[in-house]
Amino acid sequence: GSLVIATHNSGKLKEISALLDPYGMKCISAGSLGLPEPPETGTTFAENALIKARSAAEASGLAALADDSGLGVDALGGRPGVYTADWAERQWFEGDPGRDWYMAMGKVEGMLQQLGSDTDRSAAFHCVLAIAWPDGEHAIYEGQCPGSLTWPPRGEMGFGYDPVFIPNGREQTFAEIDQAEKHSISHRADAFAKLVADQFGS
Ligand code: ITT
Repeated sequence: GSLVIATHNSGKLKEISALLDPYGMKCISAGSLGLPEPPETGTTFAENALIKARSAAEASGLAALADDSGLGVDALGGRPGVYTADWAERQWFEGDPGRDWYMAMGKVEGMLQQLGSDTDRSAAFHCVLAIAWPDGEHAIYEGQCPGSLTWPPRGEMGFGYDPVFIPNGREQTFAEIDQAEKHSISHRADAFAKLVADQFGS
């Protein structure tokens, strides 16, 4: 069958398409259908994922898959969490020559540095996948990837906060490791494994 991928984030679209590739689904991006971006008014990843999936299913008349994800930093009480994308827009290191990198993750790092150099840097990426069908049915799958934050950013692959996140048990950031390997251990891979077991019966 075909599945609308209800994201306007090209990094996510690329990962979700790669993860779905073995299952013979035809992926249609929300962007290519010109679907609107609904306001993410939920207070949890699951609420926001469902808002996005339902909106795309209603507008397209097709099954739709949405991803709501973010970073929870232990020393910040789990923030930025559902506000991870909002925090990424802050320009904490304005005026720094490396600001293209720093713009994406400077606020989290700035807050950690204010807490002092011995602050616990553990964090986890979270991903909630929601599938909605035009008849109103839906399913939700949650995934996590524990790790820690590093500074300065390292690596060119992936997207978003990947250059500052080291998954547990590795030394490289998500932006330095082979992307096939990221797809075997990431928060998105964890949620996806549950989706596949439930939807594709393997
Ligand atoms: P859509 O809502 O259109 O899907 P978005 O970018 O607004 O796109 P979210 O609201 O779910 O998506 O925000 C997710 C944030 O978490 C965003 O800042 C991402 O950069 C970051 N993020 C999520 N998964 C990530 C990953 O695998 N690697 C790095 N950063 C990630």
